[in-house]
Amino acid sequence: MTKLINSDLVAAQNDKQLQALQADYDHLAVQLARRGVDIVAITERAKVFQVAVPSWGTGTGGTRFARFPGIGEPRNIFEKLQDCSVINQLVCCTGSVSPHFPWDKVDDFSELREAADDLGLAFDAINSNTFQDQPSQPLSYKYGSLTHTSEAVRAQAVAHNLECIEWGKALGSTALTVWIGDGSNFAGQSHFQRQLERYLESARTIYAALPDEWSLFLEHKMFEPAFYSTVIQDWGTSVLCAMELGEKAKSLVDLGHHAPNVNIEMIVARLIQFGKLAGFHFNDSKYGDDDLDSGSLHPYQQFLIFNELVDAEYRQQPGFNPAYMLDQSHNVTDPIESLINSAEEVQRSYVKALLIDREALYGFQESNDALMATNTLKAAFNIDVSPILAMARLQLGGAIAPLTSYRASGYRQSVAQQRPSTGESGSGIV
Ligand code: LRH
Ligand code: MN
Repeated sequence: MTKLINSDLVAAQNDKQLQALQADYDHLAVQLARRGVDIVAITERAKVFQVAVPSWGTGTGGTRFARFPGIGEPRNIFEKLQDCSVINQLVCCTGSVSPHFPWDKVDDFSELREAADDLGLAFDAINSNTFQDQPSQPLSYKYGSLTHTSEAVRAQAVAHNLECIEWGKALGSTALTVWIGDGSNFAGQSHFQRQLERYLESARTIYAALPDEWSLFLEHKMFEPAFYSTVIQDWGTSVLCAMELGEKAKSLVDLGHHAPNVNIEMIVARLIQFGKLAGFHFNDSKYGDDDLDSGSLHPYQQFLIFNELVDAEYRQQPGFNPAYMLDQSHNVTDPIESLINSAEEVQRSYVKALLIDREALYGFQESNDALMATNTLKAAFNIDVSPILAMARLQLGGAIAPLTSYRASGYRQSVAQQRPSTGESGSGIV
């Protein structure tokens, strides 16, 4: 397996951190043992935790106003995979990449799969794209794609999704994520029921083309690019469609796709209860679909979401197998650094949720002891699990301090030599 960061450099960096880590880890072990928790068992759970990286997150993101590219921007999926492998080499919990088509389209998918294999990476859910018009595309998605009033445009959008399934099969993926921007900007512009009926007609054709072991992830979003109504606007519409389509169809929760203050952890609990939780696009936001770094603003909400996920694991909820993915846009940071940080923050939420005394919580819930119930969650959240995350990385051959090792490697500066900047700034999310 090719490692793009010099392993000796990582080992040297780890040597500087090892003594302090061991002291912190041993101290935490004593604290957890007092609560009847075995730190080694928790560390083993942390070591198998995985969150996929979005290929489109490795380039500098932008907004509709502007995009300010950094140095050494990846120019194609092969360079994006190189950057993803650097993230995984250091944090050891991002072993798969979620590609986006046609942004990541190649002529030879077996060559792409080999390149990923060589870097120790697999492919997670495939993302289709009928929210942009491609240069050679005969029909425009200006007024929608899978829900367009024109049967020809719908057929074009369905065909693209069927192509994505074929490309995904070649890459070893087993899921297709369908997010469409279809909606309206004016009251009266769309007939809501007929528009959703067109969506279901198109989605049934895509569903029918899924290989047996595949899943179809429906991603809801409150608004943007449509600003009056969005066809798959909320989890309710998404789960109704997933139930209508069949057992392979589930609802994917992108944290930024909800109105501020929506109780996302309860939406997650509902989707788990009805076996319709596809997984997540983790990110954070303050206003809209800001695609900010996961856990950067609302780490407690992310922890509460993982409380529901760990509870399902603990109760061995039938059919519980969510896909964890990041979906972020990095406008002012080095994307690799933000993805390293975010992968660790998502893993941190998971490990903190493992420390919740679930039986005590159930007792307080049954006895309506609200304060002790919420304090049981806070007690776990307030534990600094950094030594467990670092020990997990160390034991998996990664970096105790990933950002320190990454900066010490000079990787960004070295790829900047190989990847001449395009110089153009332009605008748009990617
Ligand atoms: C839509 C979305 C979707 C992706 C896109 C890049 O906002 O979250 O998941 O296709 O971002
Ligand atoms: Mn998303």
